[in-house]
Amino acid sequence: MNEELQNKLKKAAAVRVADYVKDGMIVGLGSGSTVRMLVDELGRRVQEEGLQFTAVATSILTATQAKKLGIKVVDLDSVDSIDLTIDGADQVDSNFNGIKGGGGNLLWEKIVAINSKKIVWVVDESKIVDTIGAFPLAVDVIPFGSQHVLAKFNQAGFEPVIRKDQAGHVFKTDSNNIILDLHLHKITQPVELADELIKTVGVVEHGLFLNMVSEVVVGKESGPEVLV
Ligand code: ABF
Repeated sequence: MNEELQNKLKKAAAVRVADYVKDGMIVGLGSGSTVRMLVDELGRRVQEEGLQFTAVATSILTATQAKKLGIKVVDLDSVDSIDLTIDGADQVDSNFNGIKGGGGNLLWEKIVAINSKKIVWVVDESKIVDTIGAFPLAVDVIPFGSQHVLAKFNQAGFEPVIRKDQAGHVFKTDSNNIILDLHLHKITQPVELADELIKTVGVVEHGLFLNMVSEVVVGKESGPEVLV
């Protein structure tokens, strides 16, 4: 799928999922380019239609964008729970198991997600797959001793690569951690893998989001479709 078409599908899905946000809600706003389009649409509704809601952001970038558009953004610790979180994903299978973390924000995304009553993902149709794993699986790791985590993952055959930014420097997350991208190709036992990763000392979180979402809004050429 070419980038222009993909962006068109993302935009249509983002505008559709923006309808889920109603007055008075506390809404978790994810990260990534699709969510950026969602936040633009929500900002438009705040400014033009007087929509009033409170946002909790999963990244500094999303918080900055939302605030600029006049959306009220608060800290996660200042709310008891989140009514709805809308986020993007890198790959999703038919059981709604997903890979997230391509943008590097998986830790905050997962913390916001587990404190949400409902989670909806918004993706274009190229992200829907039979088996997740072709997209590298991001693992958020504490910098201290991270070479040893890297060595363990190498031994396990996970083909880890330390993520770099565009300037070639080691990528740092909003929590100042690093990301190891695992090249697993196919993840046939996601639950077991998630368990192994989270038990590795030095790992803070991983990008496997298993069975957490209730709906996926998919941008398709025929128009956005809601999978439930
Ligand atoms: C976040 O942004 C992620 O967890 C995922 O990695 C990414 C999806 O980005 P995009 O919408 O740009 O494809 O939601």
